[in-house]
Amino acid sequence: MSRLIIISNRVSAPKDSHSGAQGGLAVALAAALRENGGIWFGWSGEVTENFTGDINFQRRAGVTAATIDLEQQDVEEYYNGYANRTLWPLFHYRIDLAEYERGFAGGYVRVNDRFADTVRPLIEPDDVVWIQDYHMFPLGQALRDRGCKNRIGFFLHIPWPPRRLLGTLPEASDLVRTMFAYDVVGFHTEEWLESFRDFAIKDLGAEEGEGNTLKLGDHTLEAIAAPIGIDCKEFIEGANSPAARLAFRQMRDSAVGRDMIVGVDRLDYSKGLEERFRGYERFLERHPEERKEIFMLQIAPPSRAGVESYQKIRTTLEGLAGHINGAYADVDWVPIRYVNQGYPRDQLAGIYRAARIGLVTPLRDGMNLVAKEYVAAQDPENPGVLILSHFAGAAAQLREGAVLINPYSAEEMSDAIVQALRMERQERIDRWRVMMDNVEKEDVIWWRKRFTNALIGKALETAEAAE
Ligand code: ADQ
Repeated sequence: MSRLIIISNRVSAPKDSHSGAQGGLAVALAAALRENGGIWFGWSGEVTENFTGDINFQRRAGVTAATIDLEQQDVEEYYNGYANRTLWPLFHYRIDLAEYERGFAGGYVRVNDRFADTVRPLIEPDDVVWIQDYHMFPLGQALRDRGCKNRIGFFLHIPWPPRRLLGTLPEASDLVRTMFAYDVVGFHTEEWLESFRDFAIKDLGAEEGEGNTLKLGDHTLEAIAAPIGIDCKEFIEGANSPAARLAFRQMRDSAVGRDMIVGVDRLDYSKGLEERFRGYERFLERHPEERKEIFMLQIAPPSRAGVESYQKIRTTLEGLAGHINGAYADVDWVPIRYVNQGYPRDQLAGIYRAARIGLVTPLRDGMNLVAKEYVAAQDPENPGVLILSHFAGAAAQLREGAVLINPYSAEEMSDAIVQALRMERQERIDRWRVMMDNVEKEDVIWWRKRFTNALIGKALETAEAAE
């Protein structure tokens, strides 16, 4: 295959191939770059007084990272603004939180033009370009405007909103029109793909072509559903590492015989943490006999502290955790342990394994990798139960094995906790097995190949047969 140029807002090229702290996505993309050669381009995360377009090249673990600095105004309008205060809430169906400001929209286009100007000279005629996520919808078009004729693909890591919701965005039609600059556009689920198709056809007049193609004017794109997975093999290795075993023992010891319910999420309103706490509270209220038999560990490192809605959710959750603990705790038991920090992945794996229940209850989530990590970390002989929201992308793949709930319903959450606590070992094993089969088969390498094979116009089977 030709060289790969990956472009994403932040570049997370690994420090070394087995660092415990990096996510599966970084590992998968870095592996693709190592196989094919190429560059990972994006924002450095640094702010400079005046934009220069100077590129900082770094070679790490066989991957070339190329980054640029942005101006403060860029960060405010493009990153904190349009990406995180407009698109993120809207694409997670929260138009009540979405802010539609022309300044944000202008900054977003300006920064995408800056990315295009800087990365364009790095792209050679045979390269394949793969752009990641909602920070960069218009980048493909910006590259086409600069004469780039390469194959360009785009993958969206978050949900795609239903047509009527997307229609509230003043720039909706322009945004979707620019996506026709791509050869391939990927979503996690058929549901998001359908919503995209619906808007393109009904609002822009696009026509359906053969296969998964859509045609608008002279442009044809292929739209595919490609659910992302975790690096399952690596995660299982991590789950069996000394750090994971130690974390497992420490959790078990500190649980003193009680069952643990675990939640691990970035602190974000899309993750349904408030509703989760309320569902757990309902369980405590309805089932006094179970109270001291269990506790919940919620790990939630803060994110996007520069955005007001994220400061609010932090305050709300602190209040709620305090309220529940105040109402139910005893001298020898607290119902919620609420922790605001990140942990190395190996340690997380040990924590997942020690948990009898994994609670993954987003109100809306593109995929949710924590659900898959929880499954992969379990003891096959005595696995825990995954309680999963209908509204996580992962529900499309894990629905047979998980206990599915509507996260808005405190009663469903409470009933699901009871069901999970009372579930016999054999049922837990059976449910886990079907989920694990999927997590193993459709892992992050499968995802990456599915997308890149569509992008370079080759069937997945061909690539697999060649291995
Ligand atoms: P995220 O919103 O970040 O990703 P998710 O898919 O759940 O959500 O991934 C979170 C990752 O962060 C997991 O790998 C998890 O282990 C890690 N993590 C969370 N809390 C942690 C902690 N305290 N310490 C260490 N690690 C922690 C976006 C979209 C998702 C989509 C992914 C991938 O919002 O819907 O699944 O991209 O496409």
